[in-house]
Amino acid sequence: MKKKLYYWRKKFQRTSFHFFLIAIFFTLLLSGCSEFSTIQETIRVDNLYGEEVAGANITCQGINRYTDPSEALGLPNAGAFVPSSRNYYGFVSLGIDGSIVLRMSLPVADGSGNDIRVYQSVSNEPLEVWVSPSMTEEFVSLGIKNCGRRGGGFDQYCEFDIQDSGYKSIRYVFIKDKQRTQIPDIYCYESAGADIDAVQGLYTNLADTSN
Ligand SMILES: [Ca+2]
Ligand SMILES: [Ca+2]
Repeated sequence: MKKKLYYWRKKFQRTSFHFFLIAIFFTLLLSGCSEFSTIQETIRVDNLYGEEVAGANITCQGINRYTDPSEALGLPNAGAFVPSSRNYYGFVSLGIDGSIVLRMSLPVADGSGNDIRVYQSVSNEPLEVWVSPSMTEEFVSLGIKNCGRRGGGFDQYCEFDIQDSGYKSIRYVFIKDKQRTQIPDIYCYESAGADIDAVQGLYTNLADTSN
């Protein structure tokens, strides 16, 4: 009887030990999985900008002095050749009702709060931003904003939230000048329309391989 009790106790101890090992195994497995899911999560980045002009309709040609769409690519770099002069560099003026489409260097993911920052120089011209995962899918508006501040310098910007589009992640940003919403009878001048220096994505998702 005593021997039998000893046998069962030993068996129980062995079984408990096996359960213990199995529990450790699954704990490690689950922590590994959560590590993997962390990698898939949206992360904040500071090096995501427009890298290619996918389309442009720059208006006020002949009067507009800042018509090169590629000035909107890369990091913000706009300035004035002589301080307080009107001889600027580093941005494209869209012209009245003008527009531009940029392909971003990585997918821009919907993170916490705003996800897209548009650097708009000189004044606070209104603009509208649309986004899409590709050039063949629908572009959805994120709204119109007076971008920057009147009389401001070259480091000003406005921000938009991708969440408003319903997309989790986008690759293309379409920006249209909306200066007419501020001044209905606006005419062409040398930096007419919104002055786009750079477009930045604040979040990306490493698991998103869309292009
Ligand atoms: Ca967001
Ligand atoms: Ca620029």
